[in-house]
Amino acid sequence: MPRALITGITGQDGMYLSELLLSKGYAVYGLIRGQNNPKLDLIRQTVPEVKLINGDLTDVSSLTRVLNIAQPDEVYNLGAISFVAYSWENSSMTSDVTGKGVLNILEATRLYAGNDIAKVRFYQASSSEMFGKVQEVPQRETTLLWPRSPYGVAKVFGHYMTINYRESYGMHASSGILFNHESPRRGPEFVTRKVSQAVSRIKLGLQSELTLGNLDAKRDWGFAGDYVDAMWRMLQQPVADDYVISTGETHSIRELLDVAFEAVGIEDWSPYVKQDPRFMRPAEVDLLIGDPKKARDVLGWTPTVSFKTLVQMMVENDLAEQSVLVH
Ligand code: NDP
Ligand code: GDR
Repeated sequence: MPRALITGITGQDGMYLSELLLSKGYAVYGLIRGQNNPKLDLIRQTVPEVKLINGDLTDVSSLTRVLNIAQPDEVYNLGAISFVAYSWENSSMTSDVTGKGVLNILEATRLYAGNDIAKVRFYQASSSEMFGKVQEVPQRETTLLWPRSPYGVAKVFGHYMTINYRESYGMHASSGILFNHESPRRGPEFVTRKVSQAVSRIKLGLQSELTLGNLDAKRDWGFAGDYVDAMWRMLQQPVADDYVISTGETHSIRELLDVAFEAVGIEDWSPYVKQDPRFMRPAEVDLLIGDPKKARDVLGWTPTVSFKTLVQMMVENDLAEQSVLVH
């Protein structure tokens, strides 16, 4: 039975990935921070087979202990401070977790492997935020990185550290440059879920206004369930490498609003949506659109959920969740 360790198990991707690996017969271990966390109940209910171990990405000795307990064949490093807006307010902590945390888990993994570096494979959750200021469209594995937030800068550090461990020690370490991916499990601070929750509440008469920041930014949004499959595929390759994972389509926040409001039968969203500088970022990433050709050709990976279906799925889920609260 193959064994996997997932950091970030309580996040959106951690849950989808653990379901995928369990369905493939893996024994799955998840790193948790061990403090009171409402998301732990959800993990225990949804994927009770996952074994949870306390540790923290900022603490190398805890990672060494966790690896020795889990004895993984595959390590998926999904743990991070992942909310871009927050990273300006907590840039040092973001650097410690999202940046240096990658080095910590790489080093703990190298020590765990000992003289047999091939005994473990490593996945790093890199991000399209590393592309930042537009240099090339669509963005691909070779596009120049120009991050625009402390989060993006920290991810660039983790990305190059992963490549460095591959080149220095021969570690099977791959980096997935994933573009935005969403689902009904997305955290409510991210724009898609913020919109799907608000639209549902507006439809049910529980809320009258939705306040957002920049409506002109464009993102390449896919479905998280598809994207965790790409992570797994990367670790099944004979040789480790880096891959862009994206849909190849981009949409603005305005288009997101069009589809979300349309899903509840509202044609004109302008009376409901306000803009507030509070939600504007000090530096914005204006346009993200990825070229998933390498992933398609080498991994045989393709996205299965369209932008429209994804947004409708999220709105339907939130309508059902919010209706329960009303009744
Ligand atoms: P989430 O924000 O939903 O989850 C982040 C996870 O990291 C949580 O489980 C959180 O645990 C954990 N974490 C935070 N701080 C620490 C720490 N100090 N030590 C250990 N774990 C910690 O992220 P997603 O699931 O959306 O994303 C997964 C990964 O992929 C992240 O690295 C993210 O940056 C990256 N990514 C995400 C994309 C997306 O669109 N979703 C796109 C590209 C990259 P806790 O519950 O305890 O806070
Ligand atoms: P992003 O996702 O920053 O791309 O990072 P987010 O959903 O937070 O923002 C997307 C775009 O929407 C604009 N926006 C708003 N965003 C939020 N959160 N709240 C608002 O009110 C709002 N109004 C407009 C933003 O300015 C931005 O342009 C996500 C995270 O999952 C990262 O961890 C991951 O690496 C990248 O995706 C790829």
